[in-house]
Amino acid sequence: MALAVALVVTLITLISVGIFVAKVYWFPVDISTHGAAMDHQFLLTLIICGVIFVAAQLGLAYFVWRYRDKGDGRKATYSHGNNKLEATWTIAAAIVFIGLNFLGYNIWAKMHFTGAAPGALKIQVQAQQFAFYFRYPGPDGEFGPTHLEKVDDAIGNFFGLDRAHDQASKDDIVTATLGIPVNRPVELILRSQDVEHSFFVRELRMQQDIVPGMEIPIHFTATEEALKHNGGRYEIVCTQLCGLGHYKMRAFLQVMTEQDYEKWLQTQAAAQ
Ligand SMILES: [Cu+2]
Repeated sequence: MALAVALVVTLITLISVGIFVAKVYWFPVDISTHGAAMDHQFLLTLIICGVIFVAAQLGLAYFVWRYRDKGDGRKATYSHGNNKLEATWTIAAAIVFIGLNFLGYNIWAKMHFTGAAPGALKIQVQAQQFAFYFRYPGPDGEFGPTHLEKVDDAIGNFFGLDRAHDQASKDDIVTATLGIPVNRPVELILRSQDVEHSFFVRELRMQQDIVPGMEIPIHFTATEEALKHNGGRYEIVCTQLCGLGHYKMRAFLQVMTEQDYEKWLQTQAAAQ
């Protein structure tokens, strides 16, 4: 019996490792300039935890077998703990996890504490139950003011713009797809019309909660890699349970060449 348990534990361990090594459930393609550092950090964490996992599981299997009941009538002995050992592995675990945290913090801080590059393309993202809308400032480079009482989904005024009176709003472009040019820094300004949502694009390695009452900036640059897959089209999903329609709350990110982007933006502008 002990041997069977030891074998099952070993088997589960080897299969688990195999799934990771063979990359059965692995990341989608990375299309952002910051993605490589993030994937590297993830891999480092995975390898360190993986080695500990394998050592612990194989140790468990070994002890199950080694200290099995051999039927020779020997009494079991019990340990009442060993303070030195306890302290050792608690400190070791603390060093590993705090160390990983510091390394990861660097990458996170680069994205969140450092502002977008000057001249980054600014786009507002509005999340609402259950859709995303995007606003481009137009040729004047300025977002017109929003008026809560003018918000009307029925006529497509998701942001509450007053194009008749606000000069800066006249050329604003509101879209249902997030179109961006490749290789150009993009700054998104996230806002919510109602409850908490989240902006998540797996391929950008980017996820940020959107909180009502706040304007949260995030920034990234899509790389050439983005154009090679799926026609440059990637899913944007909401990852905060935001209501009954949460499951279908999504939009698409369309990465284009600079030329295609300009054309696309003109088409969008004409449709306002
Ligand atoms: Cu949502």
